[in-house]
Amino acid sequence: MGDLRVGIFGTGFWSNFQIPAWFEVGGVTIAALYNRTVAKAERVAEKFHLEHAHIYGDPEELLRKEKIDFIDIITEIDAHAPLVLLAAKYRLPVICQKPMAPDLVTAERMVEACRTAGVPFFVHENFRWQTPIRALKQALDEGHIGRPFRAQLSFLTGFPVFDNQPLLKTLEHLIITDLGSHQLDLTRFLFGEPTRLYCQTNQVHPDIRGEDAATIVLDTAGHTTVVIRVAYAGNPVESDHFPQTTFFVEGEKGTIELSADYWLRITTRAGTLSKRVPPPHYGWADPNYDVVHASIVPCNADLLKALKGEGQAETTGEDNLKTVRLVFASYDSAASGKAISL
Ligand code: 89Y
Repeated sequence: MGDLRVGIFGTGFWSNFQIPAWFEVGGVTIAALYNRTVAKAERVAEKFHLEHAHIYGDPEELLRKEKIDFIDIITEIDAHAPLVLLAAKYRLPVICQKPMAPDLVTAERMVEACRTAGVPFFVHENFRWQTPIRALKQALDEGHIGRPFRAQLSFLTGFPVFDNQPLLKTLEHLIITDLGSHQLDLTRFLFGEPTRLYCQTNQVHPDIRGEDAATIVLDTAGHTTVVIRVAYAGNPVESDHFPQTTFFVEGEKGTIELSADYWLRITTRAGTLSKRVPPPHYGWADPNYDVVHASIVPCNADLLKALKGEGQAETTGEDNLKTVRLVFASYDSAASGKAISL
């Protein structure tokens, strides 16, 4: 099979990493680019030497004129739904960045539109593809610590997140959609489907619209109690390990810790086994985001496998809808002050 031809929709911050990650995976030709501000798309095309790619300021014009095999949506969140619905209309397989949508009804509509049109729909949810997360999953599956009964996931940072992603400041729902969606997906990936959750949020920055800290407590089908703590509060943290999610998992026979600088420690009565599980570094990645940017490569490879009909992808739209439900159940819990059965 020759290269699949992709239309890139959106050439903002994230496209600077998504595009070279496609080159890393291989088997894909960037055939066309759409961006509302055409000059921005032209700059990205020049940066990545995409001389043969046509550039559009109107997504439908691109779809009418170009012969492409799939669409990769890398826009801000509000543009996700209209573009996914357009993909369904043109019967083109589509990948959409997380978070899928600004609300649950919209996410359900996107999944339903693709299902009805028979169009493969995938969500680019990359945290579960991080090297340290795969190592943690393997350690859990190997059974060193027996059944995990409690896990803490933390992403607490003073990193100036809004400098690179200023649009985040304008979101009504901020940290649980932008970041918590990752930790909720990791909860499902590592500990199974949640059955109940309780959430509290805080707004610390005075100049933003949504919440910038959240605490979510979940119970899973396997009876693991999971505590998620996320913050973009901007507080200085002595050993800031942005953008790593750290873990402390307690099992019936021991504990597993995934801590700063990618240290994985498995402790049982026999002692502690420590190893570093760092991500690969790519020249195109921003070193401040290494572990996240590196994870785009295996995530895209998994999606490409499914696009080529060579297997199932992990993060289909249908699968990610389960994560989106957890995101909005968290907001419902925070608003009502009540735990929610799922
Ligand atoms: O937007 C966030 C994400 O999805 O991964 C890292 C990030 O860019 C900042 O926390």
